[in-house]
Amino acid sequence: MSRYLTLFAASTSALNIAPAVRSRVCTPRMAAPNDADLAELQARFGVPTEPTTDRRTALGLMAGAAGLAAITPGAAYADDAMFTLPPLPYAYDALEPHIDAATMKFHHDFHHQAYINNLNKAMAGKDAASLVSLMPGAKGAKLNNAGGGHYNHCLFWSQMSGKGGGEPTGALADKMNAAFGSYDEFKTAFSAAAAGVFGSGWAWLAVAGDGSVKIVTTPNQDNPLMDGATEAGLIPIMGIDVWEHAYYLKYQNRRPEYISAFYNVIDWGKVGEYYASAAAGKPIEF
Ligand code: MN3
Repeated sequence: MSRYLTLFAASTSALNIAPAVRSRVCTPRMAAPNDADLAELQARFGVPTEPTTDRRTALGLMAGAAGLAAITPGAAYADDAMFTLPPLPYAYDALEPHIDAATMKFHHDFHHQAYINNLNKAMAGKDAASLVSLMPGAKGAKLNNAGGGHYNHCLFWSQMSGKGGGEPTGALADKMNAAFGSYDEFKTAFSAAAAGVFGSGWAWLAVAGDGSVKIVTTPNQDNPLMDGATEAGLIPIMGIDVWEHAYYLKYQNRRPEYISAFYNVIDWGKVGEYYASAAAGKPIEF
């Protein structure tokens, strides 16, 4: 384990602070990470490469790891950037013990921000567009990693809650039971799909044009809204990120344990809202 990962692991207690009350004063007292260290983090966790901004974000993380202060996501970018990082809708430690605070901070503040940086770079000088409107043509426009990375993580954070778990209800439950037999059978099928994603990617619960639901997987940051990513016409309403950066700090290579824990934080009320939108043919907007 590199010294930075050790610091992240040791810094969990420093992260038990709601984002709204974090200090904006940042006075790093540690040596700045050198390029080789950042390259190691990027190689290990698959952060899209953008040296200047990634380095700046990483410096903020290093300060946070030392228990001093946290970065202000997006602060390093021009005010006219097309896309910005939405704050987590809960504290970093809200999903403990299932998803740990250090992973949430690293994943949200560093990885998600990096996708947004890359997307803003790709969209510089182009007409403003909503995130969801970029999805169908994302693969053709080579925006599937940056744009998909932004969309997928927005969905991911929003569908989880510290008060999650339980089972779906209402129309969503009816459609899931019709497709899979029972909630337990859904979990078995979804877990197998998520565990079976080779390398980095996602497993999704998606809604078809007739309102039925199905499980699909995509590589990297593709998602079912993208032409050519899955069968046509699917709208994702819930997904699990199975990139190593989503679970490695707590679970190392034990992806199945992370997948099992994930069910404890799914906000089925929110996914039910997403089902209603998707069943009406409307993808979720962020
Ligand atoms: Mn991720």
